[in-house]
Amino acid sequence: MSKKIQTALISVYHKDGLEEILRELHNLRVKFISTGGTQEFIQSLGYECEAVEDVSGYPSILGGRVKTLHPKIFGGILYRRDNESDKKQVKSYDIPSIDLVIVDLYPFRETVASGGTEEEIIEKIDIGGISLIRAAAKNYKDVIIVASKEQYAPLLDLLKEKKGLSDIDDRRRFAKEAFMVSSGYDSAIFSYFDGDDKSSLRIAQDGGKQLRYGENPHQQGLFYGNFDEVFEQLHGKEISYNNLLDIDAAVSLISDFNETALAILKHNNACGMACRPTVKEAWDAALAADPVSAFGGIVVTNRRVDKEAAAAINEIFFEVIIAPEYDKEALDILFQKKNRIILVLKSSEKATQRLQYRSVLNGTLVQDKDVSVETAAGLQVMTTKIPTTKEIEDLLFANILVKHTKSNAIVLAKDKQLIASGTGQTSRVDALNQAIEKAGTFHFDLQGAVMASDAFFPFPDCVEIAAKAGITAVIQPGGSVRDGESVDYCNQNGLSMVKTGIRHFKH
Ligand code: 93A
Repeated sequence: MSKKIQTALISVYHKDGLEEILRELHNLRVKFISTGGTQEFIQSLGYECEAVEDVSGYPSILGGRVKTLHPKIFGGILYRRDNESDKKQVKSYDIPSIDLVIVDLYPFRETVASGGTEEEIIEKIDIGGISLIRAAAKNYKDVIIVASKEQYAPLLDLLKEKKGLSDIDDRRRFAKEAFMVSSGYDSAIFSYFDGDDKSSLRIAQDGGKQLRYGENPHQQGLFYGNFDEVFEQLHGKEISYNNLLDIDAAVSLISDFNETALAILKHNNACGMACRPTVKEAWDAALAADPVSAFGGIVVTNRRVDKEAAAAINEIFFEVIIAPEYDKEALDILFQKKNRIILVLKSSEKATQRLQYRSVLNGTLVQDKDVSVETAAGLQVMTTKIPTTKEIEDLLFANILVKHTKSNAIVLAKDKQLIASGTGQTSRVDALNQAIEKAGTFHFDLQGAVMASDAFFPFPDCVEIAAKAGITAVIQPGGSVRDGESVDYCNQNGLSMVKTGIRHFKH
């Protein structure tokens, strides 16, 4: 319902910026009620303004600590205009109707920031102002609340456009902003009291699960989410912050494979992965890529773990194993180590969110999850040489892996086995060199292997290095202005190259 502003209660710490609002309100014949300093300011501009003291019949006391905290003020804000009993009470106690409240709170944050004394800071905890904000926002059905200077411009727009009228959506919008102001204000007070105590995590715990610690033992950590909805933990110690990061990376990776696959991850990157007819064979091939990194890693597969696979996996120390199912005999083997975390992945759909969040500076970044999985049909051959069917299978395998590897990333693969990857490098050339060196360390022959890159090649240097190492086929997003140079090099040296059109940065 449209409502007209008739009386405004104004109590602002900083008086600047109010002039235009007062002029508009005055032109709309709105009556002003104000606290001491604000009243003086309004009167100095030549407008009439009633003192809060005159409305309440009570002076400001305790050095200003109690100014507006009075039933005649709060009653005037909070009474329900459509409630007969409220209306009767308001009338019998001679409570004025207040339909616009403008507040600019005591500058608590600024006083802390400027190094005020404890006493000065405590005095800047606004009580009456914050109560006015909460009361007016609660009664948004009848009252407009302007809780900070940021809301002056929207109020002015409203006054000019609607001539003092407002509808319920307008008022609810102002109320929402008001609760943002009040919650931020209280958070600042909490942080000040919290100091170095860092009990903020304890407070945040409602709904969050306290982890033993964060990424490192001197950091606290919490998990917000429903782990049990996704996994059943059959065995092992409590899940840690870093376990959760690895489990997330592992489930994201394995979910992109349909055929029997197994991956070993360390620090969120795959250090071993293969697709094979059985889990045991996939384990053997995955482990071969880097048995050194596999130590203490996490294992994930998309098929039932049988006794044979469990016996092989049991040979190595690892933290977590994730699978959709386990044979009884497999569990008997895997249960041998007390701390080993054994998880049943109940639902990969529930394991991921469509949106991804990351704290950055004083805010949060949000993006859609990268769910793109390229297929043979979507590949575009860039070279005169066309990759063989087997190479295409390896290229798609490597392309999924590179998507799940920290940028800049290069993945080398052959026979649906990860041979080596270069992860999280500041240059693509470094990533490739790292992968080639690693392949050598674990005695792989790169002849006939394929290369996947998470982003395009800015120069032809990567294909040159790859060709010299024996790579015969390359997959990349394409789109570099110098794509032609890489393609020319491939054509001259008998390599095939396909582009996907999809970049897979992962930072
Ligand atoms: O000390 S208070 O918490 N007690 C109150 O009852 C009260 N009512 C409004 N501070 C109170 N205010 C605050 O006074 C307002 O939030 C505003 O910041 C300030 C305006 O005072 P003046 O109009 O006297 O400059």
